[in-house]
Amino acid sequence: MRCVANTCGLVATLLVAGNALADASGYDALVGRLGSATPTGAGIGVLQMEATVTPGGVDYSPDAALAEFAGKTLTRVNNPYATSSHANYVATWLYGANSSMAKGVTNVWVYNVNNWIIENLKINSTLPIAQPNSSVRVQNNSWLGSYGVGNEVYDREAVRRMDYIMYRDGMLAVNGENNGAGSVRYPMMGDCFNGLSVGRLDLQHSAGLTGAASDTPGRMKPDIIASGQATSYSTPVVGSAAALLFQQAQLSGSLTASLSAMARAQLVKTALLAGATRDASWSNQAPQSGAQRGITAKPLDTLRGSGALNIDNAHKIISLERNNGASSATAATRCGANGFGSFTMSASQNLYWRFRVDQNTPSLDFVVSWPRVVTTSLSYTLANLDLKVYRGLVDATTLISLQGDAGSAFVGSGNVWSQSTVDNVEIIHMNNVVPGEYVVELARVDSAGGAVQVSAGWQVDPAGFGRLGDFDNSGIVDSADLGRLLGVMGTDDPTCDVNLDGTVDSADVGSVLTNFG
Ligand SMILES: [Ca+2]
Ligand SMILES: [Ca+2]
Ligand SMILES: [Ca+2]
Repeated sequence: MRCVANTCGLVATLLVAGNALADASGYDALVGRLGSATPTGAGIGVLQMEATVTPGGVDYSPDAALAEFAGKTLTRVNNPYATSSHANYVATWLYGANSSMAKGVTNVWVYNVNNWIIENLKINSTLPIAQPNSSVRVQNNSWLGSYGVGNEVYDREAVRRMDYIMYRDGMLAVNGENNGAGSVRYPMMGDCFNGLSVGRLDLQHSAGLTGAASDTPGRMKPDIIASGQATSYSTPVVGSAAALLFQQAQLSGSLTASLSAMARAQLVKTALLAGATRDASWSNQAPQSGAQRGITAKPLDTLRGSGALNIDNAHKIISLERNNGASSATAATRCGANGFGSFTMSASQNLYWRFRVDQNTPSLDFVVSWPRVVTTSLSYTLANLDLKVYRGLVDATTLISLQGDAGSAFVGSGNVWSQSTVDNVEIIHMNNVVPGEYVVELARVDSAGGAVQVSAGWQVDPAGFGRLGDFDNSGIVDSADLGRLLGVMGTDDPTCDVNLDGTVDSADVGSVLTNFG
């Protein structure tokens, strides 16, 4: 048996143009917000796995003499080696001094992937060997591979071993999908549970469900899309964003400093998923009318996964607020626009978060993901968690279901319940949310024993956080707002029910007068 590994890039056609790719990923916004304090991936070790461009050849390495790689230590693990332009382009986006978001990465180990599979991943042999350095946090897989029809057992084993390594070492693998809309998917390494499968902004990539021969068939791929003229180059853009987030997550004093390396790696993944841009074309297929309105068993968009990489959003999620949820809705504290949770959950456990928005809110998104756990005997366990949102009244002592047509009074479109039975990600994406309180319920619904690591991330459009009682969003609470409230006195109009008791009444008038002027 032999794995056939190929590059997933069009070697000759890529044009390198400054920071153009990074800009499409929210990087300008991040630099605009943080300036010279923007993380660069400094201190983060990176692995670059390359298929040789010449079949059976040794041309797998970036050219260390290029200006993009000045000051960097490139360790070519496999000898002999020769350079390839594919490796140059991947490296440029992954850690290049001028073109990458992770320009501060200095320690890189480059492998011929055919050697790595045998000598490091150890297919059909002992457990995978240790990383070359404890700083390693990102592995870039801009290659496609399979052992072929009849040898699916080895494909499954390779993917299990990759997930095992991520969990063991607290690192994240980014894995390229195939190029071309409707093209065949490869199991290696895009079928991973614990890493990120990457497609392209132009949607010219393989997409669909993990195959019948894979572990847990029917999971949606890709996980995320990013800029790049081939998946080989979209993948390192996501890898560079991960390196940047790892540096942020490892900063002493940060909200993430106390997490284990494994929990941090899974949180970095979740932050990239949660922070992704879900524009008007994004959908996770929840019906928009009828009894099933807002309910989906398919958490991702069929082509876009969680959405388009946005490093600014992802950075906000892991740096602004930590909230691990509460055991009841009433005990939950209210969250701000961006934040994360990183915690463990036992079988049948529920956790709750609350969001109070004062204005019509363009989007309110909440994402969870969790790893599969591969044992040293290479068997695995996978938990099943579901996400659901309610509207909360009277300090969340009353929860109103948002599923079905009744939800249209509060949520313009999107989904309010994400309940895949196979994926290890769930996404709530609500558009045009009416003012009031929303309660997110995370339920672990499998009956297996043992606690599982879970991470959550959220982004609420900041337009939702205005001034209580400013119904017309003018920036001030004045007679126009009072007039509007008096016009709906005695009704259940949710937009003027300031104290969230289900009725517009004198108590709400009092709340408005408190904020008057
Ligand atoms: Ca689920
Ligand atoms: Ca007003
Ligand atoms: Ca009221």
